[in-house]
Amino acid sequence: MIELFTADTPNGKKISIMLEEIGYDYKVTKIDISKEEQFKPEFVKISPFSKIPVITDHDINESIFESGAILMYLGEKSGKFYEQQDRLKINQWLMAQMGTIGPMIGQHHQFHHYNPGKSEFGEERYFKIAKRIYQELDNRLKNSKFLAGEKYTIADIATWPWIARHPIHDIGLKNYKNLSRWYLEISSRDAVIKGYDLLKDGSKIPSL
Ligand SMILES: N[C@@H](CCC(=O)N[C@@H](CS)C(=O)NCC(=O)O)C(=O)O
Repeated sequence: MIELFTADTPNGKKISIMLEEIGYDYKVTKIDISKEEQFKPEFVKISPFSKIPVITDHDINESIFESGAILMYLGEKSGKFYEQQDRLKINQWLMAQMGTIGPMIGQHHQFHHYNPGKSEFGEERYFKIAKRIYQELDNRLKNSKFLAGEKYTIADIATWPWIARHPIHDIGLKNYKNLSRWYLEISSRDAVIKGYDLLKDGSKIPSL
């Protein structure tokens, strides 16, 4: 059994979606980051940077932190969405999500949505970067069905929850035809619908 320590954020949703996709038995343990539960010593033991998500695989008594590493682990363990022959491509798009897409769009959330008016520089900088990311993803998806090629992989699972926050981005997802096509296709998957509602509070995927 897998225990998922998480909160209802894009990084958290990556893992609940993956666990639903591979059909594993799992239990969600909520970490309330607004109440600073991530700093509790028992959690820091399994998450050295005090961040969600983390999983404990109770079958092997091992914990894994960092969402990209967790997706790779679950992809290898299940033999799904991370095929050996596609890994060169999958790893690049997964690392682009981990190093650029998530951190940059995360800053856009902070400046544009959660703290408007505090820094004109921050708001402009990350708005521009987030828009570039939409465009770059749209370019990629013009020639490729999914991010790493013709198959749905952990690179898509890592990236989709960030685009699912498009209502707060104010960029206009529907103006990006290929990105919208990809977004809607993934949004209609049963596992994505279930994994999106990871706290089982009725959360629904935003439409275009
Ligand atoms: N690179 C990490 C980022 C995880 C991350 O930023 N988690 C946030 C929530 S989305 C968090 O736990 N924040 C609490 C904190 O930093 O105190 C991953 O992908 O797992």
